[in-house]
Amino acid sequence: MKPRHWLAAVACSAAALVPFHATAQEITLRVVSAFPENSLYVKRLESWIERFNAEGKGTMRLNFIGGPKAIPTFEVGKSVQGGVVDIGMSTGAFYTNVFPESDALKLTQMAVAEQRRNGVIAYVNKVWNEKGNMHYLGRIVEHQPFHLYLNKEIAKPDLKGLKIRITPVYRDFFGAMGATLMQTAPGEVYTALERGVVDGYGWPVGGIFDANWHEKTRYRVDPGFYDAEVSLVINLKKWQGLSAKQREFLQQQVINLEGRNDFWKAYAKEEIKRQAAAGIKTISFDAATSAAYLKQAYETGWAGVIKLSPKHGPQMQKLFTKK
Ligand code: 173
Repeated sequence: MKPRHWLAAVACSAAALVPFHATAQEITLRVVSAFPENSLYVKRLESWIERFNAEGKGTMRLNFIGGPKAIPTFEVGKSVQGGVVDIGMSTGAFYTNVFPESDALKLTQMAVAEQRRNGVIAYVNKVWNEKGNMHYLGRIVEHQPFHLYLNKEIAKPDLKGLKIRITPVYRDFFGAMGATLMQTAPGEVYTALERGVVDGYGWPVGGIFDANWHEKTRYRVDPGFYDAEVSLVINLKKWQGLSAKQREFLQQQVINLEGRNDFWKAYAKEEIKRQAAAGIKTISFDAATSAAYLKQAYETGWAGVIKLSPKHGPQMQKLFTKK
């Protein structure tokens, strides 16, 4: 063999070996959370990652970088979209700056297990792929209705004159009830309450003890509305670059975590008790007013989504609404 040919042959076989080598190797993906590190969401994420890494030896490893101190809450979506990080734990409301449809996940009216069977997740993934450059891995928080928490008493669903902390989740609904809206990340809620900058805030049924908000909260308004969604999303290119085995492993691990979402049902009950024990009073309305409150929540919520996405909004509403 002439030297030139020999070199070419080596180069060829080396190139051919690269993919084998790459797939045989363990890959490390970087994970960030849009929620603060003291939240239960992050604690559950971290224990899931621990098990993931034990079972994933030789296949895949997750490296938890941190919460909003690493990447600010409202930047996590953009970081996943651009591939600055690989996986984000976030909620749609925090990455409407990537694509506005993300916030619609709060409006799903069936469990995620059913969403996998009835085409919701398939549709979501199509939109998340196309508009977010993300693969939607799964929903790790559900069965957690949102509530309005207040420090001033109200007799009816009228928020005129009240300053309420929001995210996009609550914007249309609380706005329709006349509230003055102030958007903050979760990490700024305590200070806003402490300084009296807001008279209340939106948050799911569970979690207000994680950063001591209960100390600054007098009332929870019932009923709850929508369903809090926290999900894992991965940069699409990263996802597509994984081996079939790695993709399957990662997806299955997330589905296993989804399979433990009944935890959130029990947690909701515990948190309601814990709030009562902490002296937080319940504000509730008569049956007709409660029904109208919920109706307004969904009507304003969907109107907001459809306005921002005339293309996907109506189809999402059809798919996400309980028949
Ligand atoms: O209130 C919020 O910050 C918010 O939008 C949210 C969404 C999902 C879970 C918890 C909070």
